[in-house]
Amino acid sequence: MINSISEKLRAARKVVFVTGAGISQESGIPTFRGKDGMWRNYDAMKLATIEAFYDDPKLVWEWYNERRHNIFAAEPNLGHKAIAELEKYSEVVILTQNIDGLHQRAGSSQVLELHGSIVKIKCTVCDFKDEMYSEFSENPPLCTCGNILRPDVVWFGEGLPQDVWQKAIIHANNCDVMIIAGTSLVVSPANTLPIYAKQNDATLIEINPDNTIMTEDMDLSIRSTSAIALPELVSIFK
Ligand code: BV8
Ligand code: ZN
Repeated sequence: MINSISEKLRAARKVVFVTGAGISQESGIPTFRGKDGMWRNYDAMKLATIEAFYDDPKLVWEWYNERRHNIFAAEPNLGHKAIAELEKYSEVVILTQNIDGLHQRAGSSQVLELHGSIVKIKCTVCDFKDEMYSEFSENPPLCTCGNILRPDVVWFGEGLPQDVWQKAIIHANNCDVMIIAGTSLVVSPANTLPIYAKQNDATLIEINPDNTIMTEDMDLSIRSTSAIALPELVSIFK
């Protein structure tokens, strides 16, 4: 580790994480791209859209049902746990693109879910919202207003929840260190968060087995998996 970066980590009073599907990969949850990105020959990127849902609500519910089943059976990995442990040494805020809730289950207390949550459902028409921890019924359940319910997640082409997004930008603008773990930084607007942090002189650290489109902008890019690199990184704060 470059000494100057170790010093910046130790001196950090606020660390913000931007995480993506890669941080849950070692918990056995497939990522969106690469070989994992397909489900029954459907492209996850095409299924996570309102068009796919209205085209075939039952298929999209089945996809989310299968993901719920996997997610409820999964455990937070050493990467999630290392981030949770860091709260002993610094203020930690997690801006996650994931809907799996594993950061919270690992014990992290400040988690903003930019793209919603697998346990949340909402009505396609009225403002009914709820949380469901059991397996979904096979067919899309109906709201009391008679319209079908949908997963309360942000699909491609949909705006992020404004309150969540505004808070995410504030955190990105006010951190000493931003650690970007397990994300290809392909999806916007989440991929703009490191830019806000850099503009405010934060130290940027990336953890990813592969290069990303922002690797060149990082102060340090660690070519490793998050369950290996994050515990090592957190040990520097101790
Ligand atoms: C918006 C929730 C505007 C659902 C998700 C052209 C056409 C159409 C749209 C667009 C376009 N260009 C840009 C857009 C906008 C679009 C977008 O960015 N598209 C991309 C594909 C180009 N964005 C949107 O539509 C967003 N909304 O812009 O709205 C607007 C504004 C106002 C009003 C109306 C509209 C909404 C985006 C949110 C989509 N929903 N998820 C669900 O999960 O079912 S995004 C989905 O992708 C997941 O959340 C996932 O987390 C996320 C991002 O992907 P990553 O997390 O990065 O995962 P990925 O698989 O890509 O990468 C994994 C990485 O991990 C890799 O780098 C890999 O190397 C690494 N890795 C693997 N193993 C490990 C590892 N790293 C560490 N350790 C390991 N073990
Ligand atoms: Zn309704």
